[in-house]
Amino acid sequence: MERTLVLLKPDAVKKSIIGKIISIYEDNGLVVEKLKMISPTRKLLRDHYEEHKDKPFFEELLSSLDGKELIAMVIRGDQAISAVRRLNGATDPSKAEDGTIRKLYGTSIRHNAVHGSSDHEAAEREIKIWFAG
Ligand code: IDP
Ligand code: MG
Repeated sequence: MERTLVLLKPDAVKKSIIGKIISIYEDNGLVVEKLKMISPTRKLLRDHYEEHKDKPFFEELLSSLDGKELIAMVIRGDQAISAVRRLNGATDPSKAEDGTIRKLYGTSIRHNAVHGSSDHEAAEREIKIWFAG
């Protein structure tokens, strides 16, 4: 049993498709263990996306999420980390496989609907960041 951190990003919240996305995870055997709506601070987002701090898109990435309502979830299941990444699809929706969440609901690399932790270490770190205490 594995846990992973999933975000339904502000573009998904705005489109009122959070139920549809959660259903995709649930229909694939994954379980929502924790869920909250939150408007993250820039500080939280800096911690979450620390690995990208030197990338040219970093500040733009933070600005697209900063202070906007999104859904944070802990999702649990057999190989949940890779299962979520597979269901999410490629980072760029135009390159994502048919049937994936990003292909269905993403509109650009910045507005790609969802986040899923990349590996076990990231999952533990991100769950602590979003669900501290
Ligand atoms: P991932 O979300 O598929 O793990 P990462 O490479 O970790 O993809 O990038 C984190 C997030 O940063 C992506 O989901 C996307 O929203 C954004 N991003 C990645 N690459 C670019 C880019 O080249 N331009 C703008 N935003 C990007
Ligand atoms: Mg990533």
